[in-house]
Amino acid sequence: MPILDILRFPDPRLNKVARPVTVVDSRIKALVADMLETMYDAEGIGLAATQIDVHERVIVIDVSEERDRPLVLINPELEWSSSERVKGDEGCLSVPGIYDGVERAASIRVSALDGDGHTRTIEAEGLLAVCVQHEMDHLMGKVFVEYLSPLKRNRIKTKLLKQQKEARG
Ligand code: GNR
Ligand code: NI
Repeated sequence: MPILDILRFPDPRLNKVARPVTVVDSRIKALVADMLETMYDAEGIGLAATQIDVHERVIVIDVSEERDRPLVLINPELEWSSSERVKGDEGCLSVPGIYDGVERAASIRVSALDGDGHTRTIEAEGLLAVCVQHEMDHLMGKVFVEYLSPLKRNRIKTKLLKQQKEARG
């Protein structure tokens, strides 16, 4: 199964809003399998379909040490978030080499379909809570650097555009 290309900031396709999945069929299952393979290959803890230029509400996550606990969230809905916030450094496979502080809800409750199309609710805190919020932002067309100051964001944009230009030769 193919490893897919990951879009890089500031690609405008990262700002597209994903539409809900209507049915978890073989096409969506194949998409999930490809996304998991791509996430593990890239050594990320999460991947949103938006990042591989598929604009449907599909997320894969694995925050386990052993990389053996895949989590699939289709049509995720935020049911609840704590008023308590935590600030931590985030990175993104679409913004390689950049890490900066973002404030998020400390705990969340999210309902979603799993990889078999069954509804489930997860409660998360710590790194999982951060990752779910980061991935749900991707589905809304939002990249974490958009929480940073315009000055920082522009520096990142310039740096990544230069890297991408050099990589093309
Ligand atoms: O691999 C990733 N690490 C990470 C670290 C801190 C906060 C969020 C993340 S998600 C990121 C993978 C990614 O880009 N998902 O969209
Ligand atoms: Ni990301």
